[in-house]
Amino acid sequence: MTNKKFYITTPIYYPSGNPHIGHCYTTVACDSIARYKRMQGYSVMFLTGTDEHGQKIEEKAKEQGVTPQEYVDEIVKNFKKLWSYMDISYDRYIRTTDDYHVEAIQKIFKELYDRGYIYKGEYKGMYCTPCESFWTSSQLDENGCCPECHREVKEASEEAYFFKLSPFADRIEKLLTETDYLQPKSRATELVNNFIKPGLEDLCVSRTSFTWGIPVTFDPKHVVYVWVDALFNYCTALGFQNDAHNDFDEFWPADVHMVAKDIMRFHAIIWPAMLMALDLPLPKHLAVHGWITFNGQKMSKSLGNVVDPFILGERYGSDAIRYHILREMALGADSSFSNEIMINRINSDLANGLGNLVSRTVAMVDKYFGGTIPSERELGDFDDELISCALSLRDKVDEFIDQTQINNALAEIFKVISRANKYIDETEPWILGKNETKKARLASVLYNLLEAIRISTTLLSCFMPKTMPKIWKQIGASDNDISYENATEWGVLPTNVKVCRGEIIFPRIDVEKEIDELNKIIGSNAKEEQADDFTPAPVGEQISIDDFAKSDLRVALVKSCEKVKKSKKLLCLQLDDGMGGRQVVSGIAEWYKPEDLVGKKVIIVANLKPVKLCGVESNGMICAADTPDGAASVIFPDQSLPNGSKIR
Ligand code: ME8
Repeated sequence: MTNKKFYITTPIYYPSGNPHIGHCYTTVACDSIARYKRMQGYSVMFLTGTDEHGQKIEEKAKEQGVTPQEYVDEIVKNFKKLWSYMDISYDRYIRTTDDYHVEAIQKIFKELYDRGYIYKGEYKGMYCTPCESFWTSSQLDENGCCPECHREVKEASEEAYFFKLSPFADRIEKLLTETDYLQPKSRATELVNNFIKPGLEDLCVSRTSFTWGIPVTFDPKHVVYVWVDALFNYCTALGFQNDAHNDFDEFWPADVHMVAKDIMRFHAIIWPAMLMALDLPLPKHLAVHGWITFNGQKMSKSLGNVVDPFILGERYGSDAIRYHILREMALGADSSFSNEIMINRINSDLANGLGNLVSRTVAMVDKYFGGTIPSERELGDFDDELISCALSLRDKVDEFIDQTQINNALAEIFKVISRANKYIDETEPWILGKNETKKARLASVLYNLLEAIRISTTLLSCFMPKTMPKIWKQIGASDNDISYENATEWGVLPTNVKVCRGEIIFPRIDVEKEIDELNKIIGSNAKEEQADDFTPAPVGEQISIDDFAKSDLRVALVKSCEKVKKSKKLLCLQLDDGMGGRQVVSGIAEWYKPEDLVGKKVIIVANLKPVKLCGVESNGMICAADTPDGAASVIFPDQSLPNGSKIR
């Protein structure tokens, strides 16, 4: 038994809808790293789970006429089903409704209170009576009204518990600037400038406006703020403050927390502060990745732009989906999902690259040697280059895995696969095969190819666990041949290795036909959804088509964009509206950086009366949707629409 430990976690997902490709990315990425570490001989703890409390869940359950527990139980089944389908090898699954977690959170909250880091105070904010919600001034809409229903809000206060963040500001700033806790580093600077430098405000950590949460034991009308409940999952799942598990001393602190950029602030500021308050060691690394986007927007259930991993998996296999999302996402950047890019990648890398290498090699061993390579060998040109390329692969992959740069690790593996395909073209085995005196050389060439396949697929198996064993069977590799140690050895397959021709591992896909098929599936799903729900919900005062026609909605291109000075909320955009251009000020600075918008088409209300916002003239409004978490999501129309196109 090894004494090397490795603890990796995904966020615990919010089961307010079924999981999608976005959730798959973090889970598949952590799974691949966990598998790699196990292969390296580490004793691994890989944790995932669901974050099941909060007002949204309470509301969703009410809408469906079930209890919150019944609601989450159903969705959690779908998460677990997807993880099994995607071959996610988690060691533990935590649900924040698990009894042990609930009790542990109650103890932790009390401990923070006893230590003086949690205190009772008053939550002051802008209150919307119809929505029964508090908003901070930065969350209000452009007119200073409720961002949900756009009605007036009034100042109000309610009793609440707060967590003191300021005592930890200096230590957190050092953590972010002087250590490599957060990767990529550029994000750390962003957090320090936006949140730490302006001064950390104490965090409100209890709620009284709903009940679906963990009650505060010493003041039960309060429930614990869902982020305190959620973040401590990383510790309670190991047995911290509970007896259900017993691995805390062994695995804490975590080696890697992986999350997307939207929840980085919680993991880089609030989480370390709470751990510091309890004198617990901090996790070693926080790897922050971008979003999988669809048509320029974050893919999420609430935006209705979700790509169903089950549908894709059934068509191309779960390994192809795993490969595609891992290969596309570069740490730190967003990755735009498109069926076309995915199918082209499957064709180029998996069908033409890897699949072709395996089938050509195995077919030639069959054709020229009846399936078994003879032991007589002759070395030749290009061998050294192929061998050194394959033998140096493992070190490169190790390094990229340690930096959570999975796309680069995969790129290295595929360089070896390309090198091996090139070796076939260089050595021309079909010519060697015609000449009896070249049989020893041919045997060497084919053996070298099998070895290059063995090494690259050994490392690849952590990313594509389902398919690699099929390849090992075809190249005649036994379980003993496949190991991390053997990935830096040449000549591991037996000299007289026997291959076994099998199915095509990754069949080539007809791109056009397939895109048509997918569009049909997406279309019929959309129709089914409509058919299920043909009675529109009442949405406020009804207007006639003539009333609507008074609004002049147009497509416009964002030519440039900058923050409005003295405002945290406003961006000033210069637009090409096809009508000579205009300037619009929009209250979306909290959710978009200027560079996120430049070059994008947006929809504007073109005939609004001009107003001045923070002293800057605005000639119109950018259309955006409210997301359930109170953010604004700009509507991006098709980029090919001409500027000035009218929306009807
Ligand atoms: O935030 N692209 O849960 P959540 C890439 N419960 N990753 C995505 C994604 C996308 N389009 N959409 C989701 C929560 N993710 C909290 C977390 S942890 C103590 C509590 C992934 O269900 C990504 O990893 O909204 C993101 O961080 C996570 O899902 C958040 O999922």
